[in-house]
Amino acid sequence: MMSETTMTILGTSGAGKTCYLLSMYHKMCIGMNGFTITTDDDTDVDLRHRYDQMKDRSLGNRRFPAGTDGRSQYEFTLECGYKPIMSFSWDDYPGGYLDVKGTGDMDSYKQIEQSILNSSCLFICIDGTLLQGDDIDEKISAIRDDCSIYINPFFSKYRKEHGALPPTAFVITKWDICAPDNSSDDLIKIISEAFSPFFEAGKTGKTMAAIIPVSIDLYSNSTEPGKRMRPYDIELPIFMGIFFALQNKINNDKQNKTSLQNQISNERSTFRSFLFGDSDSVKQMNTDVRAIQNKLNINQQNLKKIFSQLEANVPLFFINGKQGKFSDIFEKRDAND
Ligand SMILES: Nc1nc2c(ncn2[C@@H]2O[C@H](COP(=O)(O)OP(=O)(O)OP(=O)(O)O)[C@@H](O)[C@H]2O)c(=O)[nH]1
Ligand SMILES: [Mg+2]
Repeated sequence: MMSETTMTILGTSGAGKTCYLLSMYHKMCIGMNGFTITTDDDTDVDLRHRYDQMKDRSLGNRRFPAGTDGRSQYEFTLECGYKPIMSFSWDDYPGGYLDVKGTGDMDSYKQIEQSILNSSCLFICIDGTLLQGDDIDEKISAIRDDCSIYINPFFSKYRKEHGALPPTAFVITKWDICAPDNSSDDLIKIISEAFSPFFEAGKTGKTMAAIIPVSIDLYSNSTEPGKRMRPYDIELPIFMGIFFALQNKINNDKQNKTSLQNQISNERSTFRSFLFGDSDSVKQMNTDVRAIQNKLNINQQNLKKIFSQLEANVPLFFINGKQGKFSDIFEKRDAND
């Protein structure tokens, strides 16, 4: 089955992409404010099994997944109140694929590029290990050397070929080990300097970026075997991705509705229609308009719920390089309805 949208996560080897996927799936299976995700049975068994291993503290460092050695694609459906909202696909691949000059693997690189092209939102995974300590300049250099250097050229090229960049979440992983060393202002300074193209006033269209610190386990130091893992904000990047995807879907549906309505009024303005009433095709189009309107109503409600999560929990959000709020784009949208 083709998913309705794609989420692409970019990050170098060891940044935490696979752990994020396992933790996010676990958390969203249990559910978060009425939102859950589902997948096919085989994937479910596989992801659960790998999560169970990861939570088994008695295994020491062996509990973590081995470095990813090839690309795998996962298909998920986000549901609210157990009703599907939207399907999305998720790629997990070795971070080394981003370093095309190092690996020389052009095919894998092209696949990632294609995946970005299909994405309504990007996640850039930043290794929290690089944010330890209190020397800000050192952190900026570390992130530039280990992360931006692979990601920024990729995006300059991307932007040249495809125009604007999709909305992007800078996902800071391993927040459990670097939270005390970084205030919100530090994070803004570090990320905006290391990834300046995302924070410049949009010369090439609108840029939207968020900084979202996450952790798979706030008790990562614990060796107590039965201690449950405690994830932190692991669901927020997914909510952001769905928010933008759902917005696109709603906009498409609105366009479809308007064009059907135009067709209906064109047909109705004919003499034939005046004499004999609505044709079968007009009746069908009217039914279709009602179906689209029902879908729109449901999706608007879902969008509103996701919006509230983001508005309350993602304060580090930037529109064309300036700090803003999700309500700056959401309420404007509503006003245009
Ligand atoms: N403390 C802490 N460590 C984490 C967290 N997430 C991941 N790690 C550590 O980071 C290591 C690498 O994580 P992975 O998810 O395998 O990294 P990856 O990005 O998938 O790496 P590749 O598959 O090589 O591209 C894990 O083995 C864990 O030790 C976290 O939230 N907190
Ligand atoms: Mg991996």
